[in-house]
Amino acid sequence: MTGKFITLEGIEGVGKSTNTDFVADLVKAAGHDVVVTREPGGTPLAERLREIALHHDDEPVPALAELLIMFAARSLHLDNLIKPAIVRGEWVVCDRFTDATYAYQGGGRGQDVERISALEGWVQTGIQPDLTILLDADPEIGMSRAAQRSAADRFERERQEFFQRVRLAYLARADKYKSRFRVIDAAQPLDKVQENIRTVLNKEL
Ligand code: Z5A
Repeated sequence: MTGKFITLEGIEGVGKSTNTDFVADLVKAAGHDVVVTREPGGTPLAERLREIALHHDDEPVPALAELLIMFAARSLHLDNLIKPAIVRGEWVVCDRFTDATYAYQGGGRGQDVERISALEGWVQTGIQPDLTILLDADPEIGMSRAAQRSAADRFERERQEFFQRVRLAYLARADKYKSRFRVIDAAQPLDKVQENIRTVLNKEL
């Protein structure tokens, strides 16, 4: 028996965390066991790497180091949580995965896509999400929603142009991998966004 792997993606503040829980509830209601997780993070050690990636201001984190931290965390996450859950037949619902690396480290920071792709092949050994929900909205909307919460992390202090590049990289991924991506307009009110997500999931379930 094998489970499924669903990821939610998008720039900050578009509603990934809110809708990760919503997706998990829909999957549970359909009778599946669900593991809800996030990246970077998801296991105790990977969460420690998340802290380094998001909150360390005492030493510069060069773009290559940042890229490697993302994949080191992902390797722990895959081996210690995601793969075992899928093998047990559970559905994994994950707030961000490798598309975020292409969008942030590739589109945002300008890291070479070939390099990201090599790391992806090495770390994931063929594992890909079955479904990726891309919540898409203008960075201005996401930033204004996110600003109402806790203090900004290293990424959230980036300028709007950075998030424009990230958004475009996400949309390019969605265009390239049409069979697994579903793009939802996250500028809509939450009830409309969730209506769209329900429609997408009903087809999967
Ligand atoms: N990162 C990376 O660089 N490379 C990688 O490979 C990976 C990650 C995996 C992780 O932060 C950072 O790591 C991320 C990229 C980087 N940095 N950034 N930016 P994160 O996972 O914590 O991501 P985040 O984008 O900072 O999460 P967020 O700010 O919590 O946003 P969100 O989860 O998309 O939004 P939310 O918390 O669900 O909603 C935000 C608020 O808006 C909240 O009050 C909601 O109630 C409200 N909301 C949500 N939807 C709506 C709608 N439709 N209308 C109105 N209000 C809404």
